[in-house]
Amino acid sequence: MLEGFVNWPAEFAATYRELGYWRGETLGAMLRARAERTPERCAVVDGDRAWTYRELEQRSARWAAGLRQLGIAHGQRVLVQLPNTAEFLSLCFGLFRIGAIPVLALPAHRVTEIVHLTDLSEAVAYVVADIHFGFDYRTLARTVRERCPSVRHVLVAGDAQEFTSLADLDAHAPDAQETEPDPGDVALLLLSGGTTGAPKLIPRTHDDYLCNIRLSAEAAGFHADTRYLVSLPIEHNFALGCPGALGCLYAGGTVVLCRDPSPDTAFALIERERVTATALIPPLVLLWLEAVEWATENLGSLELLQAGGARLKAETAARVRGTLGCTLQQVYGMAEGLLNFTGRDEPDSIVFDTQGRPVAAHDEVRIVDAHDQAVADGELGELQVRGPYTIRGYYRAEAHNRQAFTSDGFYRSGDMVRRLPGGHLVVEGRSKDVINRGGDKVPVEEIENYLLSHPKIRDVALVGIPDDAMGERTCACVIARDAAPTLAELNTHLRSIGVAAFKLLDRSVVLEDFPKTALGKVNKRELAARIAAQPRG
Ligand code: OOB
Repeated sequence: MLEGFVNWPAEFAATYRELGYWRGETLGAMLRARAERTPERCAVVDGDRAWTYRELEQRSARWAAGLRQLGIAHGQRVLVQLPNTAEFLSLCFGLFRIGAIPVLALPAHRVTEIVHLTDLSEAVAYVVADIHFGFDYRTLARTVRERCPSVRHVLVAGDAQEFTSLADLDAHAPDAQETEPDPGDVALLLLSGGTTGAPKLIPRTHDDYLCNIRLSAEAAGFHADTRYLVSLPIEHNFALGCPGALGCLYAGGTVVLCRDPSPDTAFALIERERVTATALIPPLVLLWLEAVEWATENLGSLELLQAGGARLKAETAARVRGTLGCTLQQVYGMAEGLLNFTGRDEPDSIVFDTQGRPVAAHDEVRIVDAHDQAVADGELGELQVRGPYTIRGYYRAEAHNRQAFTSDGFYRSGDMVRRLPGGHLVVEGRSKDVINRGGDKVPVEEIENYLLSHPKIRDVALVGIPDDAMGERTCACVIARDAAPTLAELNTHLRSIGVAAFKLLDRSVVLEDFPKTALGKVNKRELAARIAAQPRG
């Protein structure tokens, strides 16, 4: 058992097995079974490359052997930061086979996040692309190697320079005496979008993540003819397993990889590869709806568009069928587990105005007030959940877990929701300090701490300002020491610390003082309302 992993209590585990949520299968075995059933079908398309199920399976077997040759063993962590490429899949399945654990970072992450995740997980290897969107990840890798003593190997997709080439893994003959991990073992560590403070890691087991994938694939109606376009970063739970790339493989379909979700790139792939389904965050839904007006590509193959990560406006939702010609499915999910989907056949009033309902009959959702007491149906409260694919604790975060989970094992999501009589949920806001910038989660405390280290800042409060396209944008409210810092200066400061670009500030204002609550804390709600009412300038 991985140290720092909080397992489900034995009686819950037994129930989930008995009810068929956990089926005792590993992710590696899942792929093997598909490859045996339909070896010649196309599993993955990446640019001009297409791999059949047999090829993906065999490649991941060779890579597993190559990883083992490097000394990477069962239970060890490997930090993976790759763009949407076929290598991501052969690498992850290679790791799954030997029971090593991918830690999934986003391509947008920079030195601060990567060093933190590497140290937290004590990753023995770091896997990057050479250059992606103009950024040279080998430079980042040099810093990580210098600062993180646990990292023994850097593997690079493309021009490896002084590092090991990922392609070298392919030279190995599959291991005859491969030992399967246990289905109850941690299969992967996902990044949390929703916690306060430093980013947390979310341990997902083979049993629980396959349950996540299977229930999502059923809810999305995936089948062997599904052609799923990975538009969002594949490391994100939504694009990976809800149902995402893994759900598409689970269903025996074809995964089409897209380097970036711009309409230019994505529409061409939809036409060329006859894509049937994809998933987007709300700002991208808006962008696609606009771009379709002048697009020349034929998007007629697209049947399903999933939208999630942040609240989709009902007006936007209502435009999807008429403009893109496909069914909309709202997905309200979290890397910690719980997934809610609107049904493909549900009436417009549900699909436009709700964020769906839980995919498992045994997702125990309760909506509570500030004293953890259940509110009446229809009332607003915080969503708490426990269930067959919702974690019982973050990885190596004992102190934080005491606050983030109730004593009876429910995860405190921090989301403020209402439950309608039919069980559908409407997400109304958040009780914790995270700004949801169109699906990208900005941890407020973390950014405030970086800003406080700027010499011109005496005090700072980061608030989310409502925004039509993004849902919210960030604004730093600053009390200056003397000369007021400009927005550009603050962002230069954040960049020099090395944070992901989506955490940079959209706006800053300089104030004399902050409004306070009765308890003397900064009244962020009041602050945000004041700033939203001010014209920019
Ligand atoms: C997804 O996962 P995370 O872990 O990046 O973020 C989870 C948080 C939720 O707690 C909620 O605050 C927000 O993102 N959220 C939504 C939403 N979907 C997620 N808020 C309103 N409406 C929605 N539809 O974001 C994620 C994971 C799996 C599938 C889809 C999204």
